[in-house]
Amino acid sequence: MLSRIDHIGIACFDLDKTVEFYRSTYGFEVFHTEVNEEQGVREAMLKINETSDGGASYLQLLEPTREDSTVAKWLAKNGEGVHHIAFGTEDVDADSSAIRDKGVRVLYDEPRVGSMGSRITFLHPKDCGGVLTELVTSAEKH
Ligand code: MC0
Repeated sequence: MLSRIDHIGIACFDLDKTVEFYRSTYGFEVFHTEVNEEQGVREAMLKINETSDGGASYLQLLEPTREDSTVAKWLAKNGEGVHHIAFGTEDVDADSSAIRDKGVRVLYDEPRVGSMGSRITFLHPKDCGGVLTELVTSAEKH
């Protein structure tokens, strides 16, 4: 069951500058940073709030690490802005399978590694009203 907004992914050209904008404008601090080579991103997670299911909601700031990454491609076309939304679930396998059965394209056969050891998959934006949608099971839930 999808039980929370896990994060909103925001694409940017300069991660350090964007982190500073969110710190100085809103007071949000970096909770975690990492590089995900498979996805071609350097990212910063800013924790916004805890949630009723024991998880949390984040802003995820994403800077591409290579020109052929999906985020670099998206930035070249659209400029900086909201790139995707991610819903949290205790069981990404069951939920992605149920959503696939409804005719929505799930981009990965098996969930891959996401932020902070989570398991993630994506739904095609063309099947989701133009919104790239991610499903996430956080590390402590799998
Ligand atoms: C592409 N499209 C989008 C979009 N990206 N629409 C809304 N939001 C986005 N973010 C649209 C394009 O405008 C285009 O529409 C159509 O989808 C095909 O896009 P494309 O640019 O030709 O590129 P493709 O087909 O090669 O790839 C699109 C696809 C890809 C969604 C399959 O971006 C993908 O696999 N994304 C999932 C992985 C990802 O984004 N990783 C980065 C975050 P038109 O109308 O022009 O044809 S990694 C992450 O977030 C991890 C670390 C985590 O959360 O833990």
